[in-house]
Amino acid sequence: MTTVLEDKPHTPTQADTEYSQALKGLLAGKVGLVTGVANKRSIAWAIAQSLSNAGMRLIFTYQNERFEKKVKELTEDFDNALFYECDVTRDEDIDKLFGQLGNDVDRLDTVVHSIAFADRADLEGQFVNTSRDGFLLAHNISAYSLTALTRAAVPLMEKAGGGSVMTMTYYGSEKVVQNYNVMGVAKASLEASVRYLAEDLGPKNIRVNAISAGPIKTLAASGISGFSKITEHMREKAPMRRNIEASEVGDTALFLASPLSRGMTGEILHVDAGYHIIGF
Ligand code: 0WD
Repeated sequence: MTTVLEDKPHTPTQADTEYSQALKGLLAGKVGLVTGVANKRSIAWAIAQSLSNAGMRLIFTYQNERFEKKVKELTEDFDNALFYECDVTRDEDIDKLFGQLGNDVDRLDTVVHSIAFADRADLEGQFVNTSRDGFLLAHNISAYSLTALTRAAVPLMEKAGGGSVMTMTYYGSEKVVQNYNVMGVAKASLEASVRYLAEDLGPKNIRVNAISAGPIKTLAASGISGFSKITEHMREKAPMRRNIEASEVGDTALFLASPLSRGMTGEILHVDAGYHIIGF
């Protein structure tokens, strides 16, 4: 085995800067909806930066007024951004959101679903102890909301001639990860939803994919007991011997939003420094 490297803050190389320059304009004229920006560590925020850098106009939703100020502060330099409150457990919020959007934009090219939640008590100890309410809550917010949002987005995406929906998942759906518990089961449901949605919407040229991201220290991750052990293990075992950065997920999202991925749907793309390929 080679030496284990420490994760270092990312310093953009010249090549990084050049490609980011080259991508400017890739998504010009396109409109994307981004959910799940809670703060500057959110994966959705990294995705928003990649999409905006490529010229996409962005619409942001926030769960409630607690997140409104933060998302507006973060995005103050974005051109023509729009903001709507939307708690995805409330059908009336989703209806209202798309009702307003229908008046405010004439197309929708991309939906970024970057939302998950489970009771903290269900993210430690044994999965066998998951309550019915805890199970339903995790599945409602983390899995069903993708179907609800996608269905509501279809008419505006059809106006754009098709589109790209993407969601965020994690390896705990495929293999048992200690303490991930009910969220792993909800992510398995989310990934299966991606495949069924992809089949339903493929004829409308609407693609549905997921990014399976390696562990990143965010607000949601802080709810998972023993999270730092997961990142240490990644650093030791992943082929690239490091953890990933949110910007790397952001750029994969840009690929999924762009015509570069036009032949792909129903796919789960791993952005995890290769961790998922390792057996023993
Ligand atoms: O290691 C990680 N951080 C990974 C996260 C690895 C692989 C996947 N993911 C997934 C998460 O499971 C989630 O699906 O990425 C997605 C985004 O998570 P994140 O960026 O790690 O976490 P965070 O910044 O907390 O954003 C998730 C947000 C919520 O934040 P909090 O922390 O308050 O739960 O989801 C939003 C909320 O802003 N959210 C909701 N939005 C609308 N309606 C709702 C809701 N009912 N509940 C949560």
